[in-house]
Amino acid sequence: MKLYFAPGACSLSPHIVLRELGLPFDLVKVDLATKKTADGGDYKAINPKGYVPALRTDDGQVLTEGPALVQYLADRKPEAGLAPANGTFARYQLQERLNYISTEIHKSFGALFNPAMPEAAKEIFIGKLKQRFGELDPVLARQDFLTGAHFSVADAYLYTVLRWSGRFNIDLNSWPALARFFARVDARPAVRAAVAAEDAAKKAA
Ligand SMILES: N[C@@H](CCC(=O)N[C@@H](CS)C(=O)NCC(=O)O)C(=O)O
Repeated sequence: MKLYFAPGACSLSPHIVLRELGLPFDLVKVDLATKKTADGGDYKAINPKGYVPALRTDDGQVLTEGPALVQYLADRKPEAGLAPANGTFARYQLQERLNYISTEIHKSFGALFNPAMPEAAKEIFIGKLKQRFGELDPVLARQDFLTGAHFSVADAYLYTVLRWSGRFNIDLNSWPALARFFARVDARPAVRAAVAAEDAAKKAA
């Protein structure tokens, strides 16, 4: 498999999942400004939407949208337990979490990364993010991970977006259980390896 990524972007989530699962994969860096892959190829020919992540599967198909990718990957190795079985209520609850992260957190951060966004609008999005972190804190005070006692693909995604908080002066310590969750996920060997690989790819730019 091939994961198209940009260092530190939301593609870190499927990158972490690939490493958690121990699946073989190649990383292909994408320049989001030029839409070129590291070897000079046209990324839009792979994903016409122009954003990361995209996954080329072993049978040559391309899948986009982070929440779809992480579920596809988890289903390649169900015994690892990163997603409950398809069709179970627990699977729908995982999708509930993934959708919440995507629409309520990821996309609010996306607005902050937009240089054209007026400061007053950014403040509104920061307020929304703080509201969402306030909703997550009691959940993570009750359980170590988003769906319960075990790490799932939703945790890889939540960790990935939480990493952006510092850039916008949002101090996670304001939500102690969320901050402990972040540290817990950050310490996982697969997460350390993914972050180190992306840091190295960034420096190589
Ligand atoms: N709906 C997409 C959004 C992906 C997304 O926002 N990717 C960002 C990086 S985190 C990106 O590539 N932005 C560059 C662009 O949109 O041109 C998903 O969930 O995978």
